[in-house]
Amino acid sequence: MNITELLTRLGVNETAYAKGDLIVETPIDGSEIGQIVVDDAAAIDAKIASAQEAFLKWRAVPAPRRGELVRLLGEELRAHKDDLGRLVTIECGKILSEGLGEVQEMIDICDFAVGLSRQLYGLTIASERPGHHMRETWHPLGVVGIISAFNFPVAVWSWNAALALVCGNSCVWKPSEKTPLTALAVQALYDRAAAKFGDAPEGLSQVMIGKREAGEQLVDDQRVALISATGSTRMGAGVGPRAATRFGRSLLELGGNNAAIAAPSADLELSVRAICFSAAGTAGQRCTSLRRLFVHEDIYDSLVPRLKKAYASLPVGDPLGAGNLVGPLIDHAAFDQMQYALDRAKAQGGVITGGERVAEKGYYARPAIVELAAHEGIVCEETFAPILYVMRYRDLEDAIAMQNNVVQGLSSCIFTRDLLEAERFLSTTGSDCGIANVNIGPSGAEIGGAFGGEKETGGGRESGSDAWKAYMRRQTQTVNYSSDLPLAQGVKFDV
Ligand code: UN1
Repeated sequence: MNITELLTRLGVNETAYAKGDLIVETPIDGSEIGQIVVDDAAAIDAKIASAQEAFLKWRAVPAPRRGELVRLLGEELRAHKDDLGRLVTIECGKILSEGLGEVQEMIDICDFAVGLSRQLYGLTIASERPGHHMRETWHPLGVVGIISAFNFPVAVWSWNAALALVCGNSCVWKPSEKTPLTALAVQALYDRAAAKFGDAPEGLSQVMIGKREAGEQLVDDQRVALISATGSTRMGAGVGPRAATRFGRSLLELGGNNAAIAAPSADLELSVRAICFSAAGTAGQRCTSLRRLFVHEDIYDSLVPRLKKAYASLPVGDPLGAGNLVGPLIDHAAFDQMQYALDRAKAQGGVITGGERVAEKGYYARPAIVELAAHEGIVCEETFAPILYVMRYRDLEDAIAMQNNVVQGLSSCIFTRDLLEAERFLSTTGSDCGIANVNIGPSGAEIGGAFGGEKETGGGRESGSDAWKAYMRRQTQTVNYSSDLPLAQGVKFDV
């Protein structure tokens, strides 16, 4: 893995990562891969100021023309998918197929946003007054601050930026301090797209490198109209109220404690495959990762042994290595958290299979299955690691109640071939999550749907459907095309 060659092909100048203060290590073996130049407070201030200037120009560019910039960005991503996907793998440790999938997700959202650039539709509304027209229009919002996490180091930026740009906004991106190289690479690709576009305002989309204080500066800045933050609930609990004190908007996509219900009629083979991908894939480091599994007592003894067998054969190792399905955890702290959770589960009477470290270098862990009698304690907390808590249930009502009985509300699913059960799960009194699936695991959502969840997950929606509305301001317009002045609600005010 020659990082310099890779970064040079992606267009990143060596000065950005040769002698800076932020040290980046690959989770693959813990070796150093960059010393990134960090932005100080003055540099961040200047970036926000130029983003604000850029916004004032960009908002006046017709939306379909704005879409052209995003189309060109999609082209750059297509051309550099292999290199960027590989860099994602090197920097955050997900297996190459998932690294490439992440770049595909970026390409997909660019395509979506290009189409959207001709569909920023508003409504016409019937006025109660004669000779009046009412309508609703959507206008650009301003500077959008994007805070992203290490586990989807580039896709999350693109969900936000592709929409924000076609909606007429500018963007300032604060990537995770664990994954700044992929952010620099994406910025270089954006710069190429902007050069091809020709007249995109300077500073329209920028990246800022820094730690927590850098993020706080972005959140506190009055010029940033919307903060879109993806990451832990702890981070979101800081960002949301902070932005609110200055009446800034926030869009939060935070933690999940996602569950699956395996019902008596479940297709066992399909369920095992889906559970393995969702719980062990990405080393359990997706916000949509499966963490809790409720198995009906009638199939417990056929499903759980199969699952354990599949787990035992999961290839754990170098994420660039062909055939490996589980890469490393991001760092030492993540491994410690995993061990802490397993200790607590054990103290609760959990029976653990797996969970041990499997390599000398890097924090590779065998995905763990923990069988428990009760839904309580550590099971109700999100641990960002490949731990699957497995519990029995008898009544679907109980399983749904347990599933919903956590503070997070991101994703959920049921494995069943019983239509009534499936519909019950999807009904108003079923899953309380932002995402609910049937016969698929809770992770791996497509970009076409709105992505996000309820309760401590933060309530925000990113990506598809009408998530674009969060990046615009709505205006209700009333036009009087008569020579009379009838007042609403029949009010008389004759002067
Ligand atoms: C995240 O983990 O922050 O649905 C996002 C999925 C991906 C996105 C995950 N499309 O698993």
